[in-house]
Amino acid sequence: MAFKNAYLQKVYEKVEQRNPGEKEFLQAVREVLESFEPVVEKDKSFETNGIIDRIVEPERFIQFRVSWVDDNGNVQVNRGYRCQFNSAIGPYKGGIRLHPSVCASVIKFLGFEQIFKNSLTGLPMGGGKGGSDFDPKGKSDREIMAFCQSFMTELSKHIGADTDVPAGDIGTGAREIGYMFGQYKRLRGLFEGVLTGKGLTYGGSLARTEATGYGLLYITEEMLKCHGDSMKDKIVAVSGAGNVAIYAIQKAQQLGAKVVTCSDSNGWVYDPDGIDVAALKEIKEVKRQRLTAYKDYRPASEYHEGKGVWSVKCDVALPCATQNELNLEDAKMLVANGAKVVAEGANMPTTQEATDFLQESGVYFLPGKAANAGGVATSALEMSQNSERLHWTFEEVDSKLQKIMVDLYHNIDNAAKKYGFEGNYVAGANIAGFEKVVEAMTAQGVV
Ligand code: NDP
Ligand code: 2IT
Repeated sequence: MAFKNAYLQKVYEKVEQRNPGEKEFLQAVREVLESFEPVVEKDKSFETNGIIDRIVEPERFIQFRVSWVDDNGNVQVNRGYRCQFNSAIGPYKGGIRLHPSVCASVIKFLGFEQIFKNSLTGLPMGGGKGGSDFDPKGKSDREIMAFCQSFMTELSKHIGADTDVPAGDIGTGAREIGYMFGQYKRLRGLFEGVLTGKGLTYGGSLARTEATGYGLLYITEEMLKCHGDSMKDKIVAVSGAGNVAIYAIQKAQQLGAKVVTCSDSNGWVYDPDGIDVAALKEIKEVKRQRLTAYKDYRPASEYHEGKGVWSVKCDVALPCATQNELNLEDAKMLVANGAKVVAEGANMPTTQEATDFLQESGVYFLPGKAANAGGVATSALEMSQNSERLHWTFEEVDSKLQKIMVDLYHNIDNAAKKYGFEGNYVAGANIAGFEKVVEAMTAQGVV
């Protein structure tokens, strides 16, 4: 579908030409530019200042070879990336994804989303993302360390506490961040807040581990409150069983909801009595097992191979695994089963058609760039603690996170109302995130 605004159409066509076949990146750009129609229509300076032309082009895109030796003595070669997308409002900030599906398109889509997400937190961070097609699954600790050290050997030339601060994402948790931090320190001789999600003994922040999942529930609770409802007694379906999913499940339960599903890339669990978070943590965080192990802890639960979380009857759906995991067919099942809320813990987990269908069906839909912003917001709090060389309590960080998510909800709700998109939090998030970046880009001239 063509854009109504000729300038947006022209920019989008150029993005298509320059990034052929990069479907995730094009999907993310299209969704954001659609929200800008009324904004750009009102103000010609976006075109005269080339704001949209510039915001869709990464400031820098680095691709590099990552060679390492496996436990059998064989040389392995992976491809590493860092996309430094936009630094208008602060140093580049965003995670590192380690997954075989990682390619230029995935890294660019994530970096692009990160610009608006980081702006929405209200904290000074530009947008970036990195990663590799390395698959951490089934690798020994020594192999993980060898990969991380090789990856950081190149990446260390491009990052720093005041230039670009990576963090975790799919396949990158505390273990990987530790190995990367050690290698950065060795190469650069700097003990600084160059990565977030660090261990608590070397500059990590309390509550960063929990932050994305907790933040997802804080914003969902606030949205429900504003519609005269709450999470209490809701039946919740969660996908994923990683960092975001685990702490989303935990906070949902603390708010009085019952979470009945979780999943990994092989299959999914249905536990009618509510997911046992302690068991899930032991399986995933300690033993690094598959979800098939869950039945050993909860014999009354069901394990199914393949995909199926969205077929379960629920009030609230929280996709927390990966992009495009909730499609139109899934959205139809959710609506038929009476779901009222979809809030994205993952980045772009809902396809465009599914999002449209959910919104048309009156489901409250919170997009990832708003709903999962608690993770990066708490990373910014980790950066602050590193800069002042202090360590805040869990309660201090958690209460700041809660306030950030509540403010964020009102910010996107107001932006949607201001441009005639009432209740459309996708448009609200894109516009609210964009406003601050545009002001900064305009003030800094054509760079
Ligand atoms: P983890 O690696 O901890 O967990 C990812 C989970 O999703 C695992 O259960 C994994 O299963 C599943 N998964 C990943 N890829 C696929 C796939 N292609 N198909 C099916 N299942 C898949 O990652 P996180 O929890 O950190 O990240 C989850 C999502 O949240 C991502 O979209 C990420 O970008 C986003 N996010 C993360 C933040 C953070 O702070 N960590 C912050 C904001 C967003 P398996 O183990 O089988 O691969
Ligand atoms: O997608 C994301 O926001 C993250 N993976 C977290 C990024 C960060 O810098 O904490």
